[in-house]
Amino acid sequence: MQVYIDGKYYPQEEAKISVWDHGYLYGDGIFEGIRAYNGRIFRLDQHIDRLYDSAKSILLKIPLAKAEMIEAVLETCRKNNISDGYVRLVISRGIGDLGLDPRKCLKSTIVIIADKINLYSEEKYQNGLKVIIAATRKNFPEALNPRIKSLNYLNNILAKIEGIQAGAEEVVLINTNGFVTECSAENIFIYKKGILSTPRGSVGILEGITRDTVLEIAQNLGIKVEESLLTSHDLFVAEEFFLTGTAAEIIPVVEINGRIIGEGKPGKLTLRLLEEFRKITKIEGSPIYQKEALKEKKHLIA
Ligand code: PXG
Repeated sequence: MQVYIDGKYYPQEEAKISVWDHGYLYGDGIFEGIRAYNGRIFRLDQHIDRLYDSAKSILLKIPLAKAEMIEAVLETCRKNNISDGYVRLVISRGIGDLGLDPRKCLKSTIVIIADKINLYSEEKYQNGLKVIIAATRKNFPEALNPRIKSLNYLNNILAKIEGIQAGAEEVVLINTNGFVTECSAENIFIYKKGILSTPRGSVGILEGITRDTVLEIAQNLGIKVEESLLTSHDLFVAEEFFLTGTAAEIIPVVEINGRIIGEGKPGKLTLRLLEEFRKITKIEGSPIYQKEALKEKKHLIA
């Protein structure tokens, strides 16, 4: 595997970052998780826009223009012969000293890893997940805003550990006002009485790109969608319940805190949305290899 670090490619064993990097010392940085399907990168522009918004919010200067970053992602996929895979793009504040002053970090560190991905097992897509509500509350927006995809995932990890200890595959985080936000790495959807609902942005969530896609698909199918204020009760009494994320795609939930959702198996709409999602991911997206193909063509013509 060839890993991109600051414009150069390194074999996996040599892809290393300094222990003085503030991404390591303080979690001072941001990231994106992006997916490639069928030789195309799904919603690459949206991921890059979110990355630059995260950077702007934390006053992190990215030394590449968006177009250059897009090209670096595509080139990393090409170098690794990726047609279907997962891209992890990480930008940290860079190398500094042992104090947290970001001014000591003169240049951010950019890493791009293109690899295969570990999804939930096929069994989970067929039978659904069991989740619990975590005691750990969601970070509130006036502290570290959940809209920033930052390298600080400890709050999510603490919630995830609660899930692991309880034998649940995922955890739902509630905010300090009692409203449902999201899971440790996925957004939440429920379906009840003909309405598909998802927590609205203002409760403090990462506004997922898969979430956006699902809202679009549902609207195109003529399903009523709402971005709402949901409580745990709404989840308990949902007819259908599923999670969305780049890694998870659309994954059904069949049990929450001992309450069985619907008939205890993935709902009809959930499966329909997953089917549509898989269709779209196959054909949409930025082509990884087109540039090579074009070059070759030109070469042949010349
Ligand atoms: N909420 C949070 C907190 C996330 O971290 C999502 C929602 C879904 O967003 P997208 O844009 O992916 O639809 C995420 C996704 C992984 C992984 O490899 C995924 C995420 C973070 C860390 C790991 O499964 N983010």
